[in-house]
Amino acid sequence: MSQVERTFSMIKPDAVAAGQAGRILAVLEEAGFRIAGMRMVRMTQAQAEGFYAVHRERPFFPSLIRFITEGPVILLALEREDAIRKLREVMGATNPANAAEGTIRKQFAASIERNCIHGSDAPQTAAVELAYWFRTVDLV
Ligand code: 3AN
Repeated sequence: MSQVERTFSMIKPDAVAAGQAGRILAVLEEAGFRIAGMRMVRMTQAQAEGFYAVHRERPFFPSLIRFITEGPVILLALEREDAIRKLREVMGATNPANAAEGTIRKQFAASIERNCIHGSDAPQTAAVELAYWFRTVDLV
């Protein structure tokens, strides 16, 4: 039996602007995730560059920062058994063209950059990303 764990997720500006946030949250809840924290922010340039620091040297970095700061995002702390792996499964592949039927990205994402949702990819990343956006005392 897997352990209950927390992961970080974010509904990206494309999906928020398109009015898809509620439907994405519904998919997550139906997949068994409990919302332990939720906050809406419009990222500053500095916040975005800090959050995506691992991608700093990638050719798509400037474009990624422009995209993620173009409008508000919804930050999520999500909880369930095996949350990190399960969220990645429900999200689908980074490139929606490769995402499996029924996944969030298959349903809502337009491209590899404008791909509607983020999810931490490993326990260490989840811990860092949750701490970047949430104070532990604010998670319920
Ligand atoms: P994932 O979001 O599936 O974990 P990462 O961590 O490899 O994917 O990439 C982080 C974000 O950077 C993606 N969500 C996407 O918005 C953007 N990205 C990744 N690869 C590319 C690419 N080849 N071209 C443009 N944007 C990309």
